Amino acid sequence: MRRSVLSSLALASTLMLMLASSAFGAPNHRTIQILDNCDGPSFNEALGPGACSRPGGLSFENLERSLARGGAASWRFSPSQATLAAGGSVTAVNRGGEFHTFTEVAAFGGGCVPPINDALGLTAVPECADPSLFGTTGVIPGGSLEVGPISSGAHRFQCLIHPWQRATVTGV
Ligand SMILES: [Cu+2]
Repeated sequence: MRRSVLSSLALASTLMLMLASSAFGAPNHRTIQILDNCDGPSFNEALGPGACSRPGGLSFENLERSLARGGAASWRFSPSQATLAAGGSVTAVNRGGEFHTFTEVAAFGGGCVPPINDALGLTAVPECADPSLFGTTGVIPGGSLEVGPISSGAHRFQCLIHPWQRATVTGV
């Protein structure tokens, strides 16, 4: 009897180990940085005070020019691909100088700012119909947003203002 209890315990331990490693060691948590390179003086002049908290960087005029080639690469989510154990969570940290959103979308597309979409040649994602997403998925400079639990499969996140800021998070 004792042996059977012990072997049951051993079996239970083995099963728990197998469950714990079922995601092949994928982490339970990932951090994704939201980055930009906005130039405070020119952005605040064009968009209003507080638009950009960085002292210098890419001028507003040069960001506008970059839209014709898909947007400035320094506006990005990093990493843009992340894998984690299903049920885990992601923290998006805004290390840029502008307000961004880290919004899950069914499919990547344009954001919710028509002039930016026009310059990029993109159509707004359907998620723009819900303006509350700017509050619930928006991240101020220096702020962060916790997202989860992440179910298995691919989840697409993009900024609703700068739609070339994108990341795919995959739960495994
Ligand atoms: Cu953004």
